Amino acid sequence: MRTQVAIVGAGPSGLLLGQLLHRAGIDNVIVERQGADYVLGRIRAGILEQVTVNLMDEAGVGARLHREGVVHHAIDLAFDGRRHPIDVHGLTGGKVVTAYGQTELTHDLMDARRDENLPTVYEAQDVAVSGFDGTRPQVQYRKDGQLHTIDCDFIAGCDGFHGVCRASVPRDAIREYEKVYPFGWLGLLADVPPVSPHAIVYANSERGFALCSMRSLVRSRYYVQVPLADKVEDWGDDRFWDELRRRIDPELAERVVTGPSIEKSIAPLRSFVAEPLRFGRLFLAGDAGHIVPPTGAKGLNLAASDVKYLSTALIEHYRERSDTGIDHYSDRALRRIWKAERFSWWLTSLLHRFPEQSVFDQRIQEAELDYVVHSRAASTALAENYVGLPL
Ligand code: RFL
Ligand code: PHB
Repeated sequence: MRTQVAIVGAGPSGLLLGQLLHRAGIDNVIVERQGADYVLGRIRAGILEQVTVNLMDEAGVGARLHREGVVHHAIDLAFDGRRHPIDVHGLTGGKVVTAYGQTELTHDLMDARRDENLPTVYEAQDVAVSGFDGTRPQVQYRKDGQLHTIDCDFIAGCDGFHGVCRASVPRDAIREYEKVYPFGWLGLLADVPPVSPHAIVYANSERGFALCSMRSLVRSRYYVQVPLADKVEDWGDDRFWDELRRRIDPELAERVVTGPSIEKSIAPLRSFVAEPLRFGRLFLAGDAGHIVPPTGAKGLNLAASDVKYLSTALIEHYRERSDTGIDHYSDRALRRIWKAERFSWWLTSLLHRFPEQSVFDQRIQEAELDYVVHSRAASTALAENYVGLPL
């Protein structure tokens, strides 16, 4: 098989890239290790920046998102027994975020790809990439016992943190930066009305961090900080709901509607960046190149901005025979990535209890929370990062 761009991974990055390239008349094939249902079953991000919403429109798949997504004008920081609203909309000259699940976004992109008969290979085994340092890149995989080869002009590594693309780059050509946090997030999804339908609540309590989010007006997503050693099996639904209510202010806790969980999982928190993001004719995008802790809601949004830079560069290559965009892809993407890394690290540090935290550290955290909610300059800095920095 031959195509212009072979995309490894059918997560949000790969699917969005495929759609944007297709609309610009560029052939692409997606090769995915898992089945489509497995990809759709992963409950992850829920908050979209305007940049991501705009890209979904550009890809021609924004209709349901506009119909069903819930626009948020504010977030609440909860500490000291009360909530402190941050008027994100007012502080950024009218910018907002939209609550719309990653699973829904993935669904919309998969539907569009299927409707347009674009080639996607699911359940591909032993995916391997080669030749990207020369002029003849190839993606190989095994399916139904047969070995298949895709010849292409470029390979887009959209295969997530554990993918094969980054791992295929010679060790001396790549540098990796990493910070691992000493706790995880236990997430619970339930078909109950969200306790705070108009503002995501980020709570710092002496029992640890908690987050009240949503997928729709009838589906809620909540998280509590847990030690890394905890197992999901340790957390029955009742224990989760009790712990959540103890970490938020009493007035809000009163209003939490509980119900059976549809999904419960623990995610470790990590910051990670690989540099560069281009190796000859191979590009890394999304989680394949970087990871943020979920506190800033940036993971999926960074994947979308990488894809915007990369699709623009590839379109420029084919339409204008110019490689300027390709040559600048890594630097442009990394500038935005590092700022989102900084923001996610900062918000994580501000809101969590760290096992090694001293009394002094604790006081500094309290002072910073007080400063953030009472200084217009500090709230504005939080707000402009939360809605997403310009591309
Ligand atoms: P994905 O979504 O990981 O998709 C990568 C795809 O590549 C496939 N793959 C391969 N395919 C072929 N060959 C191989 N060798 C392959 N290896 C892997 C995988 O099966 C998969 O389908 O990366 P992408 O597209 O870059 O999208 C990034 C986002 O998914 C990610 O940034 C966010 O979900 C991060 N994230 C969260 N972000 C938020 O903003 N808010 C959240 O609440 C939030 N929660 C999370 C998260 C990420 C998690 N991970 C990675 C474990 C919770 C979890 C648990
Ligand atoms: C979510 O809804 O899953 C969510 C929202 C905000 C975050 C992280 C996750 O910062």
